[in-house]
Amino acid sequence: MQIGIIGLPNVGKSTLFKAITNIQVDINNYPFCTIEPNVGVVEVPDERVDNLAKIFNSKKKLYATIEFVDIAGLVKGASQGEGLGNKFLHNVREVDALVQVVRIFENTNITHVHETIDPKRDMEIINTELILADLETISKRLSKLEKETKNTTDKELLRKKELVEELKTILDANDLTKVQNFIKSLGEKDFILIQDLHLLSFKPILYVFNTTSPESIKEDLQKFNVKLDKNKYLALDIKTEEELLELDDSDKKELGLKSELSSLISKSYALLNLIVFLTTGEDETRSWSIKKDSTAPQAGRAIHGDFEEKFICADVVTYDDLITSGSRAKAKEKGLIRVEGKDYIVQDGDVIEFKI
Ligand SMILES: Nc1nc2c(ncn2[C@@H]2O[C@H](COP(=O)(O)OP(=O)(O)OP(=O)(O)O)[C@@H](O)[C@H]2O)c(=O)[nH]1
Ligand SMILES: [Mg+2]
Repeated sequence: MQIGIIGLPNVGKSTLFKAITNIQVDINNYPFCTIEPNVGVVEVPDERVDNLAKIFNSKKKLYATIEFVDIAGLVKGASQGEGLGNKFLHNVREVDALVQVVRIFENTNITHVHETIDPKRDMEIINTELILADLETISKRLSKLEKETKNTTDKELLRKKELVEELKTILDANDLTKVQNFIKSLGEKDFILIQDLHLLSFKPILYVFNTTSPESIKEDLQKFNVKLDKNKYLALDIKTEEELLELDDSDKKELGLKSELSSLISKSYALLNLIVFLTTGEDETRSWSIKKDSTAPQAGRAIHGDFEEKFICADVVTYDDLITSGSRAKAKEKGLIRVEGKDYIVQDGDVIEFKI
């Protein structure tokens, strides 16, 4: 799973990347400091792994990971090749979801490419570029589809054309929420028909407002007339998050500072529709991230490519049941370990033993 960090130049994307990954990158007070994307893998902290490892005396603890990509700044006209235009859009196309950094912090020493603080305008600039790039993709596809459907009775192809036309109308309205609602409303068959367009506006977006006072984000959003569901955004003091990297736990305690980055990870999980299952034993305890609503064989694929095919059944116990029982044997005695077949939908926190 890859999450791309996007936004206007000089808003704090690389600073956020550094704070999350602890990887040293170029951070400078000038636009387009980042050109080549920075990529970093982050372990997703999960105390369930720590607790299970204790009970099972595991030699190793391994956590599910998530990849962050720090992408170059995007400016108005990127879809027409302005700034780092096409290169930028190519990098965006490769990731599964987006974190859009939006500047709220005021500081006359830090250049803002549009001079004033206006998160609503900045979000619109970015989202419009994503939509314009998609419209270009769509119009190319549409002219191809028009040729292909001239003398055809192929129902799938005709339906595809219909869907692409509908998408074009929605994209023309320049409203990302409408596009995302449209995608959500599609049945699986229809979705498969348009999936190969790889549209940028299909990607879920989490907005990260970079502010010196995260506690007053609600008032700020109201002031700037930004309307967003609360699960779609997060307020972070990115510069402070970066500075926290330098401090050890006791310093942080003394100064009364606490990192809020874990909520970035958990909101990203929700955004990507991911859940975690666990495996545990003497060798290792490990968390694995999978798409919500995965069946047991699909979940097995996270562990090994051929687990799906060779799946026989799975012994499943919930994390809570296993912890309160204290051991697998006790859980078994109490009848808390279930044998599940290939149609079982894995739940967050399931501890699984695959039989292949
Ligand atoms: N005061 C303040 N400065 C910040 C904050 N976040 C970032 N900066 C500063 O803003 C400048 C730009 O930060 P970067 O993280 O390089 O920004 P970027 O979005 O990666 O910029 P590009 O790579 O050029 O697109 C640096 O001088 C940072 O130190 C913040 O929360 N508050
Ligand atoms: Mg940067």
